[in-house]
Amino acid sequence: MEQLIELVKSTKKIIFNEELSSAVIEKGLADYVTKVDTEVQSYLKEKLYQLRPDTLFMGEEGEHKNLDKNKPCWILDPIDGTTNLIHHYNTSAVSLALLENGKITKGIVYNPFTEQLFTAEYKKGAYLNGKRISVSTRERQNDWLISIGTSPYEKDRADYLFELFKRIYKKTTDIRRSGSAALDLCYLACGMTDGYLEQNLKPWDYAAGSLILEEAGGRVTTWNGSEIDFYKNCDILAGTPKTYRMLLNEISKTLD
Ligand code: LIP
Repeated sequence: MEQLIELVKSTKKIIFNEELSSAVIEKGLADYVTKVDTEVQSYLKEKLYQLRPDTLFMGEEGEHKNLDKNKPCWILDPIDGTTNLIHHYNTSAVSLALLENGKITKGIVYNPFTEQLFTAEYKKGAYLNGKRISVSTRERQNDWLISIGTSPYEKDRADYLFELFKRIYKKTTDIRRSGSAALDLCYLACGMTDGYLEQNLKPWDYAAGSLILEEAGGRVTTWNGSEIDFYKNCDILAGTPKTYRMLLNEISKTLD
């Protein structure tokens, strides 16, 4: 695990390269990729292969098709929060997970702008910069801070989503929108926030963060309460045991 952590942290020099981060291509509506994304992915893919040649690779930038589900697989988002990177918003992370036998066994989420390093190994706890973390224990609903994801690539979801977010907003302290699903799951894992929900996320957005959250005592499923499938897009619902139930209930009202 230490070797993996050092490898992920070594991407900082690529991420801080202004020339690479300003080379932007628009993949689709509000969906961008920079040379940082592609450079980080090819750098880590090569190093991970040297480390474990037998392990498959799933990455955001064009490497995620026809994977043998019987083999271990790395799941990488080279830059989660690409729009934030382009806007110098300093809320972006490298998110790396190891999927083995249908379970995430290792997760690393690293924000080089804040030097926040979230890590977890299956059944060994979750950590922020080496210090054990756990989800919040806030009991009162109007003390809760809920992170939302606005699915910016699909503006046609806006009316439905903002109606749901408005209901959650009225019941709680406030909502937050970071622009990085991986960091949203980690902020929930360390008790900064109390819940998170977003539709149609990619496996690399949530793979590492889902393990870090579960190892911190949180719960994460799809919006209808099903297990996450790490080979396809999912609507992600995450919370403490208490907030998870409230959020699932609010979502179920919209599905009636
Ligand atoms: C982003 C997610 C974010 C979501 C964006 C995008 P990317 O990942 O972290 O939560 O709202 O649509 O998917 O594309 O920056 O790696």
